Amino acid sequence: MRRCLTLALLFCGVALVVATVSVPPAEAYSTYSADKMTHPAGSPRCRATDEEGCEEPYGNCKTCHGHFRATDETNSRPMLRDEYISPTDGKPWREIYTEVTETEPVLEIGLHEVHRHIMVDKLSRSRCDVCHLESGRYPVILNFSATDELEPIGCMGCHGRWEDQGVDSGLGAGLRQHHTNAGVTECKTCHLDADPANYTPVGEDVLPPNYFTPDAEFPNKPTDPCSAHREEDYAGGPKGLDNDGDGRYDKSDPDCRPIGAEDDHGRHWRPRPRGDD
Ligand code: HEC
Ligand code: HEC
Ligand code: HEC
Ligand code: HEC
Ligand SMILES: [Ca+2]
Ligand SMILES: [Ca+2]
Ligand SMILES: [Ca+2]
Repeated sequence: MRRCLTLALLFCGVALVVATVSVPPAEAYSTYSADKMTHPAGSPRCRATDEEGCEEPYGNCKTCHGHFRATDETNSRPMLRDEYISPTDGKPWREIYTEVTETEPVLEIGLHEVHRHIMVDKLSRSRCDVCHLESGRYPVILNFSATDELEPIGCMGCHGRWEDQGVDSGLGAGLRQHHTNAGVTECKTCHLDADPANYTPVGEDVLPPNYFTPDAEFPNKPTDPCSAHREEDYAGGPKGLDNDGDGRYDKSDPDCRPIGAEDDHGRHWRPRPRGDD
């Protein structure tokens, strides 16, 4: 009975978080998902062979971006069948790619595969350590990892900038303001630097820590946030990241055009001062 009640509360709590995203959940957001719940044997989320039931992560980034490991309906695990559709452009993440060490092209589907098989590829013994800890594959901490080839700061190696530390802890002000400017209000309930009124992130053109070149270990990682030639674009629509969170991407962001530079139509182009629209 007690167990049933706990489960009911858990599901109710999750539903509540989904329904009212502006109310901060009790957990901190330092990990991709907040925790795992156990589904009983026979649950449609588990495989028929999962006699003990199965565990599924929930909360934090997972609430909106889904299972990081999800592929498509052919996955043997029912919980990993919800294909990732990007909320930025409505496009699925499925790309045909040949790894440096292979000859046959492979179809890579979803956030996990495109990140770990295309951006950081098999050449390196340290590829999994880019995001994971030495102690195991769970949890994944957003700004801490085991790699000794790149900065050991997990996701923030590409989704953050050192220069944005200060007003708040962490490197992810641009990522957070991208959410805020897109109408996701919950980041700013905990992070001061998620609110454009409190802080202006450094420009689109400032390199995230992992974008240095050359890098023999990870030759296919992103190298340029202005992404004029797909240096930051691997999947979904033809854009990379909005690194500073102002809603303008890559070379369409004024930060990526030197003053007086010619634009695509041969006109002289002048960036507006930041934050005037
Ligand atoms: C409440 C839902 C929600 C949560 C929670 C959430 N996101 Fe997002 N995320 C979105 C939406 C919506 C977009 C697309 C916004 C747009 O471009 O219109 C997005 C976009 C992104 C992008 C793309 C940014 C770009 O430059 O295009 C990344 C990366 C991302 N989220 C990572 C995360 C991480 C990491 C977390 C957890 C710390 C997280 N998100 C939590 C809703 C969410
Ligand atoms: C770009 C970052 C990144 C890379 C690189 C990466 N992973 Fe992951 N991995 C994640 C995230 C995020 C999760 C989901 C964690 C969560 O749900 O909270 C995950 C989950 C997992 C899980 C499930 C853990 C659990 O108990 O739920 C396994 C297993 C795993 N990864 C294996 C690997 C292996 C093996 C490699 C290297 C070949 C790798 N990962 C590379 C980000 C990454
Ligand atoms: C090696 C660099 C790198 C690392 C490390 C990395 N990312 Fe990414 N990530 C990218 C790039 C580049 C894109 C955009 C690719 C594109 O649009 O084609 C991206 C896109 C994403 C998106 C999809 C946004 C959308 O448009 O829908 C999410 C979510 C995301 N990353 C989460 C994470 C999380 C969580 C981690 C850490 C576990 C992580 N990333 C680590 C480089 C990285
Ligand atoms: C319930 C409070 C809470 C909410 C809501 C929240 N976070 Fe966090 N977040 C934390 C805490 C606590 C940490 C860990 C402390 C730290 O490293 O700054 C953290 C850490 C992070 C980090 C790693 C630190 C870094 O380097 O920047 C990222 C990235 C992040 N959060 C992004 C987001 C995004 C994006 C959202 C909105 C979708 C969000 N958070 C919403 C509490 C929260
Ligand atoms: Ca893209
Ligand atoms: Ca931008
Ligand atoms: Ca960019």
